[in-house]
Amino acid sequence: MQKLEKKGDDFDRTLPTYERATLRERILHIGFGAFARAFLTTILDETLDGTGEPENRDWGMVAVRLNSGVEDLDALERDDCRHWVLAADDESTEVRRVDAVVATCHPLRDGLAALLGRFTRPELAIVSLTITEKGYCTRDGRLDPGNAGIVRDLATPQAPGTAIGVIVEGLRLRRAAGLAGLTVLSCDNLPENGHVCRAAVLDFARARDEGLAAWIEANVSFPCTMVDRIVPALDADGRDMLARAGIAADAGIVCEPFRQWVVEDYFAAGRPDFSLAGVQFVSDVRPFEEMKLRMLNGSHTFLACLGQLAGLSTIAECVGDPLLRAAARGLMLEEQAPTLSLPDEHDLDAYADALLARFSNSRLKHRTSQIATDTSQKLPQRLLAPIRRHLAAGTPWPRLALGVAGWLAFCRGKDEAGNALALNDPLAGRITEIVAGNTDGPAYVRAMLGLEAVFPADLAANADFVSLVEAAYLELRREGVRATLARLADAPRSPA
Ligand code: CS2
Repeated sequence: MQKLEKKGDDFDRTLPTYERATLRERILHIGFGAFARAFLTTILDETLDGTGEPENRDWGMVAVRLNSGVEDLDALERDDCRHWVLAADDESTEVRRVDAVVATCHPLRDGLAALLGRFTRPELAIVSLTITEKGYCTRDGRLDPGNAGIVRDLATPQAPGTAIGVIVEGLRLRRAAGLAGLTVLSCDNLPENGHVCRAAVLDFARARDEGLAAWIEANVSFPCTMVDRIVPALDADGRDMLARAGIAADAGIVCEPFRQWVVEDYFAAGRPDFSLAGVQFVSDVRPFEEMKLRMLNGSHTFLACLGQLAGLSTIAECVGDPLLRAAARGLMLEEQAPTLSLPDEHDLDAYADALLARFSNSRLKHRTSQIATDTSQKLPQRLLAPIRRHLAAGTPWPRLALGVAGWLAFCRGKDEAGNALALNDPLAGRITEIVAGNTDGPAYVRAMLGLEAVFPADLAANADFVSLVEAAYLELRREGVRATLARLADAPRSPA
């Protein structure tokens, strides 16, 4: 690794120093968007820089997109697949050039065979994924047979469009070529992401061919991972920062300096020594992932929905508001932390304070509208799983109820000043029907709680759940975000 002189704005530029010519296509990354650029490739790059072992020096990555994003991959190719990662907070700016990507592939540009053919290369060892929650096409942890993409892919399995269909067809070709298995590495914000991915892949494979499913079961590993780095979608502010650093907008991404990757160490065909880049290997990722999904992502969803209603456009603005900040801290420590199963020495107060400091980062414009996208896919693990714990224990959960109420109010498509809010969600069609068919009030809440893909039947039938969410919703609509938060802040702590 080589540090260069400070240039222009006050920052260090780091260039990797490993030999690029030794890289081969050992990792195929599906879903090469902003997060993958700033997270996975940076970690891989630092690993390659840190490794002294020649046999560890060939871990190159192929960047794959399946749907949109041809232009992004074209831009990457123009720069010889190199890109820049600018990590900034209120104290520091660091810029790193990342060289670990060796090729790009998009089925719409290169043809499906160019993608599937890569599964039959013996050196391929890891297929990593950042395809977002909805990319797994699951429901209750199993493949959703009613998902439109899955229905299509099962009808034409050799011409798949979903990531799950691509993986299964790729593995079928790999098996037919007499090659060994590999690792499918989920890097999405789902509880037990490896297990969910495995279930989706195996369900899909079984629907095609039992023998293929058995081969996958025996030869392919699906470690669970917890990934963490805040990487907003690149917008005009981000482009400006890149420009001030002398980087072309399509050659870089902006993110926070912090990052954490906790990974279960089950790699069927080997892996780079990621610990050189600070990655933690564990035998069970669940405690870490619950902590992150509930305390970080749960607060994100809470702030995003309430912030959207209150007219706040970024997370930094939200935590700049004393009421929202106090509510987020209360949510983390009083309602999420007690539902976690971490070893006692884990200091969750310090974790919560560190999260609030990260959320306050004014250099990132992390949009509440971006985080509110696809909330139907996020609510179960971020807010509903901890609510179930409270229902079982009889402990209070007023902020979690307000978070759910906030989403229900957000879905009605208007903020408190009457401005339109965009609903980007795979369930948008159904939600819009419910909004149109129910006047605002208890009937609307009950109809939304009937969305079984979000609220499983047992939860929707739980009288405490329904009445507390309904009460939170009615107060939120009557009083507005700030008055509701103020009352919460004043309320004495009481048992349920
Ligand atoms: C966010 C996450 O968009 C969202 O839903 O909560 O992308 C979050 O920024 C990352 O998980 C941070 O690691």
